[in-house]
Order: sequence, then C-alpha cells, then structure tokens
Amino acid sequence: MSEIEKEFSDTLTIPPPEEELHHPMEQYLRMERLPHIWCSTCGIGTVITAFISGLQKSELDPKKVAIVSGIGCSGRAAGYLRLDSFHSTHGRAIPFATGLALGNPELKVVVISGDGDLVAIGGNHLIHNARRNINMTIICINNFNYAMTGGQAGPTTPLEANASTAPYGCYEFPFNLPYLAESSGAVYVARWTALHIRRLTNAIAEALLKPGFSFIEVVCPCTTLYARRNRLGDGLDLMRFYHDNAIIQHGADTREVDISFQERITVGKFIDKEKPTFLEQRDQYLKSKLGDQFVPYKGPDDGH
Ligand SMILES: Cc1ncc(C[n+]2csc(CCOP(=O)(O)OP(=O)(O)O)c2C)c(N)n1
Ligand code: SF4
Ligand SMILES: [Mg+2]
Repeated sequence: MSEIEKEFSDTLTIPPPEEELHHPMEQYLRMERLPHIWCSTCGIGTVITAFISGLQKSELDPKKVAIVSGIGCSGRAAGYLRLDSFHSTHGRAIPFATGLALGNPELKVVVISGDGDLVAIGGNHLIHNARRNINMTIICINNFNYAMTGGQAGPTTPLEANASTAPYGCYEFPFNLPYLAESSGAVYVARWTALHIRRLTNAIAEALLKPGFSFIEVVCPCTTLYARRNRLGDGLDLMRFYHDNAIIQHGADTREVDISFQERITVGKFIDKEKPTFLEQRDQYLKSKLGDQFVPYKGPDDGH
C-alpha cells in the first residue's frame, strides 16, 4: 500500500480482485469478444445497453430471442450479444431474420443494424417485411452515414451535411424513417436518441412484446466521422444537442418528423396499432379457403 493509500485507508474503497469483478450485463454479452471495436463516445454501445435492459424488462425468455445484424459499425451488435445471434451480410439482416421468424414462430427475432444496412442496400427487405407485418423488431441505429467504410453519405444523411462523398454538403433528399416504416405497414414505430436511454429501453421492451413488425429508429452519435467532419464537437456536445433539440411528441404525424441538419429532432412513440401478423393472416386466409385440409405449421416441434 502506498503512503497516500495508507493515509486515506479508512476512507478508501478497495476494489475487489480482478477475478471477482463482473460486468452487470455479462450474462448477455460475449465477454470473450471484448474489447469491442467501437470508438470512444460512439453511441452504439448505449443502444446495446438499452437493448439488454429492454429485453430484461420484457421478461421474454432469452432462449427464445434471436438477434441478427448486417455489416457496419452498428452491424457488430449481434456479435457481442450472448443470444442466438447472426452477423449476416450487408443489407441481408432482414431476409435472414425472416427465415428465422417463419421457420420458428416461437422466436422473437430482433434486427439491430445501421441506417445504410437497413435502408440503403437493405431497403427493399425493410419495406416488404413491414408490408407483410412479419413478426420482428428492427432497431435502426441512424448515425446519418456509412460509418464503417469511411463516412460516406447514405439515405439518411441530412441535406447540407458533409460526408466523405459529399464534401460540399449532401444535396440528396433523405428518407424520413418513421414515415417510411409506417407507410410500409409497421404496427409499432418510435424514434429516440442515444440520450433517451430510459425511454429507449421502454420502447424496446414494448416493441419486443408487440406482435408484428416493429421499428425503432435511434438517432446516434458517430463522433469519429459524421460529427468530426461536420464540426459538431465531441460526444458530450452531441448529447447536449440531443438534450436541447429533441422534442418528445408521442403520436406525431410521421409525415412531419423529417430530420434537417442540426435542427429539432421529433422523438416519441408515433405508431402503435393492431393488425394480423403475416402468419396469422396466412393461417386465417388459407383456413378460410381450404378448411380442414389446411394444417398450419406451428414450428420445428409440431411434427410435420
Ligand atoms: C455488398 C456490400 N456492399 C458494400 C459493403 C461495404 N460496407 C460495409 S459496411 C457499409 C455501410 C454501413 O453503414 P451503416 O449500415 O449505416 O452502419 P454504420 O457503420 O454507420 O454503423 C458498407 C457500404 C459490403 N460490406 N458489402
Ligand atoms: S466510426 Fe462512428 S459509428 Fe463507427 S464506431 Fe466510430 S464513432 Fe461509432
Ligand atoms: Mg450508419
């Protein structure tokens, strides 16, 4: 013990030896894969924390939850979670998740991936799964760029924001993700930021328990690329921006929740409605056409 430690020994809290230190969420994390690849002050880790807390809150059996990601910084999520998880190819997280959801209807399938993965290369899968109301939860980490490949502009980059492929600012009109999800058929649509941890956690728990296609957009800092290139400051500055500019408006008309560069961000639960899921609709329809000839598939254990 050093002289200073001796002097203050009665006030010091001695940490337990390293072998007794446990991460409070380690049962949900593949600890052998840590440290993770994310930059310091990146918001993706916060989303993972909210996801684990939301999963605990939902009280779903983790053995009946599967997680799928595509490629990108956000796409690393599946690889760090100790659940049945799959790190798929770029843009193909949703089709992979569809196979799981249809092959084993007892599973709750969750896709955590980035704006580029889910809405650019994977955009077609997103809209068609929403249209069919396939039972899955999508958590779209929107950091306004293709971060992993060097900060290129993508389908959510706001007008005038700078990106490596838009050095004079982006001049393409971006998607408004909640409007896209709602108009495609999603039954649950929400948007939060990486600052709104408690509300995001609650939204994730709610979405996990919602039958059908649920979509949560999480506006998230990419400090290393998007923020640096746009001179938005460090992680704390971004959190301050969310604090000062996010306006909670539950039930907002999704047509009006566009995000403009460095302007207000409308957040909240926008859509929560009832509609038969793809499997309910299929079973009901085929039963009405085929009567007793129709034997619905119930999952891998139903013996068919
Ligand atoms: C078919 C294919 N095209 C392009 C790439 C290169 N690529 C990897 S990640 C990525 C973009 C990821 O962006 P996003 O989904 O927003 O994730 P982020 O890194 O921003 O979290 C791209 C274009 C690839 N891996 N595969
Ligand atoms: S490049 Fe951006 S999105 Fe990727 S880990 Fe770093 S801060 Fe996060
Ligand atoms: Mg991105």
